[in-house]
Amino acid sequence: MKTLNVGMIGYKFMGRTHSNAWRQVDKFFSVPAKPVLHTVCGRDAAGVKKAAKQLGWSHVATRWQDVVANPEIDILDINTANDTHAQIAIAAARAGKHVLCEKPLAMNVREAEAMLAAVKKAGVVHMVCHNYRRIPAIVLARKMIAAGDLGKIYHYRARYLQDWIVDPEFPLVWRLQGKIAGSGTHGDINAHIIDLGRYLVGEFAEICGHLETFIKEQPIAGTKKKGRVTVDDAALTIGKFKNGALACLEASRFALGRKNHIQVEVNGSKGSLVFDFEDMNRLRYYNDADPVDRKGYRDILVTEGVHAYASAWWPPGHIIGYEHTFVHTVADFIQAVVKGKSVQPTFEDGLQNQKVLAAVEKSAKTRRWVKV
Ligand code: SOE
Repeated sequence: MKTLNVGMIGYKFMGRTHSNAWRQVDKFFSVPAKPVLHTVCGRDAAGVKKAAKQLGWSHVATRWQDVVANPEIDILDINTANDTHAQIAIAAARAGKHVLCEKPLAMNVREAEAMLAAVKKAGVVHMVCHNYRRIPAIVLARKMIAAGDLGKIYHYRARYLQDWIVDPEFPLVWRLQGKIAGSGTHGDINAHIIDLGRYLVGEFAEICGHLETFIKEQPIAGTKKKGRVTVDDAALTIGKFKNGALACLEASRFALGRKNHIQVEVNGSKGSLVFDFEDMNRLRYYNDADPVDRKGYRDILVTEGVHAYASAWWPPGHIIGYEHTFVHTVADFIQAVVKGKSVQPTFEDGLQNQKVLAAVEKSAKTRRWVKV
């Protein structure tokens, strides 16, 4: 069987989810090539060595440039802080590597455009890791919406809530620093529900947004000092899609009790769909054509062999979780690399997402509606 050597930059939380996916994928999916966990890279030599051992990588590197320059590497998987995505992805594309990049694709629209231009010029396969697209229930929702089961779409309502920085003593990590993260909650988790909106309903036409920073200073780790939080803690967006549907998005890292709470609801002229990540194997469907005495939301357990990705795993009803979304992502990526095809969400999608993020930022600053 053909093999593909993977180089991965960044080995912390996202790097662990990706490592697990690269390791599992050919055991469950009949992919046309077997990924080899060739090199993992991180700046901390001891940390990356330990991670390589735990996660199953054969080689370690402390400079991403060395991984990009290694002719043995076929795929570059980027899991670093946002301010390095562009330089790594562009260098990787120039070196002929296929690129999988964590979201948000870039720090801003300009960087995302440069990244897209580089991968297109090099003719490599490019993909942004919006893993929630690859939940079978979300794939089913898209299929039903595209088939017209919901009729004309009126509303896309989504919230993505976490609570991990509510504590005023939480350290000023990179995700709270604008220079490294670009934005806060906005690019980190609002980007996911923007992506789901584009995937399920279509392109955004115009936006009105508000960004809020509740705690302006957080402690600098290892010191007694505090540093300024230069990103948003919460992002509220209303918007209109090109097809006339309305969007209402709420993203916050200040919602106590909400750990990784993602809810999506779509209402159309013929019915509605509801998805809740904490019950991610299920899609709730309201069909207005049901007899009046039976009307109500029905639960679809999205684990049948006919559902996306499901036949690769367990028998119906034996549920899957968060980590599987990354396995699905890399399974589709490998197919695309071997067939030389494109795979969504591409860097084009990443750029479009970045334009929506930028429109929200502009709207929040100018207190006006902004066209995307
Ligand atoms: C942190 O907020 C984070 O890890 C995000 O960066 C991921 O994209 C999300 O899936 C979980 O939360």
